[in-house]
Amino acid sequence: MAKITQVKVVVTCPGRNYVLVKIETDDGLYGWGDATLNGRELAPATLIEQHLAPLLVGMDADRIEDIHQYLARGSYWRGGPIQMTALAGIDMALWDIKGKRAGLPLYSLLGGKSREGALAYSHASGRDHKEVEENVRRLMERGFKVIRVQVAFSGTGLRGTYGVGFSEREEAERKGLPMEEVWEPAPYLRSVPRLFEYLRGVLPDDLELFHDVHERLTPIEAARLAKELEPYHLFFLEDALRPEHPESFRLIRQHTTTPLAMGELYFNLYDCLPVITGQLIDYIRCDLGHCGGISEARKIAAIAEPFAVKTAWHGPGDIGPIVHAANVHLDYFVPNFGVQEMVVFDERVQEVIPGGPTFADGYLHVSDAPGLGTDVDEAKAAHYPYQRTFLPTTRRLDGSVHDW
Ligand code: EZ4
Ligand code: CO
Repeated sequence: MAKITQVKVVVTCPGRNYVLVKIETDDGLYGWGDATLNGRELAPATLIEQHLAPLLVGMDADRIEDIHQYLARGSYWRGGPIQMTALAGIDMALWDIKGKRAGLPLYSLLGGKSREGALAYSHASGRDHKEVEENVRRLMERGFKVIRVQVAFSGTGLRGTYGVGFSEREEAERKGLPMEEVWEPAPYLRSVPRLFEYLRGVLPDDLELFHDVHERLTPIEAARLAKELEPYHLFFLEDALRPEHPESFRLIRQHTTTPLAMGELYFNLYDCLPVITGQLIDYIRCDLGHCGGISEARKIAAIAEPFAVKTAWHGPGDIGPIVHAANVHLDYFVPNFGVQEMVVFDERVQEVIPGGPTFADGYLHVSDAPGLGTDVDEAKAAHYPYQRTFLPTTRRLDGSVHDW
């Protein structure tokens, strides 16, 4: 028994906002979790502070699954990004404490190492083919064996597309408000196969490449894109459809052998079930920081295993080093691990949240420190107060809203 004595939320902005959850126990231990929800940070922070912390104080920190069930099901209001992000932050902090009590790293508590490192990927983008190629080559020099590629539609007059940054002038114009992309399916659908045709002509065959659609296509558009990309042997096509369309992955499957990945907008095990049990995807890529944490993700991985679906946990910069560490602990253990998305954090982030995974020669590693191996420097976090920011948003040429 280790009674929870305090639950504290720290919101900090060392370059971007992070919501960090500290749980302390009466045996003098503490654990840290991450409950960051990009562009909506204060919602999970308030949920934890105002509604969940009072429930947790006095509970036994060792009973992680019971606490998880209590918060996920016992509250009646279930699921969704805000609640499952708050729960993820709490869940990670509890696993961190359990590891510290046992004197074991998280991967050991989960069942031990199945591999020596987690195959990792990073992103290359550019305004044209040449710029994407140059950025891919930079990543190859750093050891990456798998790389995600995104390109702007140069010459179309359309502004911005997912994964390719805005100009400084455009950012200055929108200061304090969401950046707005103007996006159309037709030029997008033409541009992606052309990018892969170009890259496959100039890059080595053993380099794995893939692309993130970011849930923007209709089922038939996605089927066309996946089919046209088939000759380029993508590692996978990421998030081709909106999360509301799980059954539509069947349409894509009927037309192509391009491997499919989906999941950063799934918020619990139940959201993942249709695409896993129907073998409609090849990689499940939930966000550990948004789907209820380690407890939920290890079940998702276990259910995926017999359906030949591998894991590819979401790993962008808008979730902090604590989630990235949790990712890699699971990656070490999960038998059906596929690949791990990663970013290199700003130095300020690494100072505020030390102990995140390290990258070497294409693979990510975590230390053998007890728990997640991450920590938070609260004094340094206090130097970087919260700053309201938004995700970008997208409209079509006619002004109507499209999925970002
Ligand atoms: O847009 O995490 O694969 N990565 C992604 C991310 C998401 C952001 C949203 O906050 O799609 O960059
Ligand atoms: Co994505």
